[in-house]
Amino acid sequence: MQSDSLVIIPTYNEKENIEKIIRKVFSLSHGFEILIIDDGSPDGTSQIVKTLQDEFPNQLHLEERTGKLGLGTAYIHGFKWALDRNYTYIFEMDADFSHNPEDLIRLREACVKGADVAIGSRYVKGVNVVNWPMGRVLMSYFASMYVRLITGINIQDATAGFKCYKQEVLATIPLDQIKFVGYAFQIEMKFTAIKYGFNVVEVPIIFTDRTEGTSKMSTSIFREAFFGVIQMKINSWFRNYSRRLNA
Ligand SMILES: Nc1nc2c(ncn2[C@@H]2O[C@H](COP(=O)(O)OP(=O)(O)OP(=O)(O)O)[C@@H](O)[C@H]2O)c(=O)[nH]1
Ligand SMILES: [Mg+2]
Repeated sequence: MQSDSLVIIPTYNEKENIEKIIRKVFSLSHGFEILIIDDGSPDGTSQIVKTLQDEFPNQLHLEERTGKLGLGTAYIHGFKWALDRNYTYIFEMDADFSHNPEDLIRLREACVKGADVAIGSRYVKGVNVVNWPMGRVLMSYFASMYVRLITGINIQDATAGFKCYKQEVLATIPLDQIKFVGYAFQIEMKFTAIKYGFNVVEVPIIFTDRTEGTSKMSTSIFREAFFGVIQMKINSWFRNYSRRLNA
């Protein structure tokens, strides 16, 4: 029987992490399924996934795209895939163990108990980040403050990318209108969900910097987020957020 919960993991060159993270998710007390969206990783990440598919048939899914098309479009692709197959709880998670797979259970619980979107948040109780250089912590923390200031949304961790969405949220948001690809994508999804009147809650988590593999953070991603939030706010004045199901 198909699970009610699908964990979407976008990957680009994650050969050091991919097998471990898949096994960890499948060892949890709830039966999650996984969808890997791999952007043609030159390091052969998708080959590792294909080998594991023999061991986990019907639980481990793989979508391969031909080039590095960005995190945002990878998730949009995954959301559509999940909606087509009617999963109730749809998760975003990184492959690099920055997000502790055990927290999937708590994010799901929050949605079972009434949240429409549950965000794994670093900043609900102080700053819960392990191993990040101080500069990066400050940048992320102030980025969240900046987002609150410009957009008016009351979310402590605006760039967080560890989340559980109820199906209805993703069926309501016009996914083809989501424009951003990096951190701005995470901000835009939260902002849009709140605009549609969904109940977005923050669940405290501890975030740990990757110990293996390489970072894909870049200045263009930063720039997109900085100017993107202003653009997003202005665009929102001209948009209608009444709910019409698109699915
Ligand atoms: N499919 C796909 N996955 C991506 C792309 N860029 C990043 N990812 C994946 O998205 C997740 C988050 O990317 P990270 O490189 O960890 O970004 P980050 O967390 O900002 O930076 P570090 O943790 O410092 O490396 C990881 O699982 C990456 O493999 C992309 O263009 N396409
Ligand atoms: Mg990371």
